[in-house]
Amino acid sequence: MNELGRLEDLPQDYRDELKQLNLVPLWPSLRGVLPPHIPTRNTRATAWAYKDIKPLLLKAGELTPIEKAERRVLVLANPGHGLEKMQASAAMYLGMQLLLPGEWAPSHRHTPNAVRMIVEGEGAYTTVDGEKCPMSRGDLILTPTGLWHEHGHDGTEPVVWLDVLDLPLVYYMEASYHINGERQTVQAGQGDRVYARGGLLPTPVFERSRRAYPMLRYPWVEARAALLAMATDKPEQEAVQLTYVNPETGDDVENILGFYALMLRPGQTLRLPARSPACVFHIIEGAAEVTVQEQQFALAEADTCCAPGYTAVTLRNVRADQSTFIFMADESPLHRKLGVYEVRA
Ligand code: 1HN
Repeated sequence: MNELGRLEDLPQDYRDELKQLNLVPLWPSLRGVLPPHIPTRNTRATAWAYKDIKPLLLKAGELTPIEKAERRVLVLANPGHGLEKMQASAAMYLGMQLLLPGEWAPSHRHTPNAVRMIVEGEGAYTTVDGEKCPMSRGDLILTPTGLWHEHGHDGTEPVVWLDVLDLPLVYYMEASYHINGERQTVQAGQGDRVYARGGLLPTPVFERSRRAYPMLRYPWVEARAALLAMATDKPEQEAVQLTYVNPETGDDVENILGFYALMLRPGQTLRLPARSPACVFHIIEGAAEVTVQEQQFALAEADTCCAPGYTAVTLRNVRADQSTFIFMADESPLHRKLGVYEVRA
């Protein structure tokens, strides 16, 4: 490849004059912003063990009252981006949030989209756009852009969930802000009942709800049952994977990040091809060995890891006699919309 001129090759007075006028020569930086064949990725394969996070989260519960935190979260930050950036990848933010019995996280709405994957505990709920969504382990609850949301807890044990947001991207776009609100009035009705079965939509289907996000809560009992049914029905199919979709349109549930539930059969090894989006894996049930290039992570229940884009990932169910269930998040909807989505053989 042709060697391009360096900044140092230019006379100092010329460089000074450019700088003075807010001008920059492209050629010394061209290979940096446009590297050959594969992008430069700051995202590093990183794993976070729940056994490490939980005691520190409970300690945060003692150290910082909810009124002083609004959201009591420990962020799963990728060291490749710098911890202070609070990024798991270019577009993904991950955080573990604790809500203690009786606590209240007040209503707000914001431009970044969020989802919550419930990790542990019963009795908490989140109210999104007037719908009260009970939280149980493995449930996926959406709080899409602009919708009011607040969290409460009527139970007796700490509740922990994993927040996944597209905050890094929305912040980078200089489009991230929030508005605080009043406590919401809960409306009757529940999307996960209205859209309770695949292939059946409320009639008349032509007059769709006109809500951009008709279903806000995706119960784990349903996703788990769907994975098991699919594994039985399609024994020859390698990847037992479901995408969380909008039940009225079939599109990804949110605009920027994609969310999936995956089942590894007993002892199964699943090779995922290198794809352009970065990816997050979180164990809902079971245990898996995740290999990302030369790195290998042994993930137990409630553990989380991330992999950079353009990188093949191998998932192995370490249990020989039971299935392992994994929640995945990635940047596919974003990459597809922007036309940069790629799968590499
Ligand atoms: C947020 O609103 C929540 O509502 C959680 O629980 C994590 C991280 C960054 C920005 C907003 C929540 C968040 C967040």
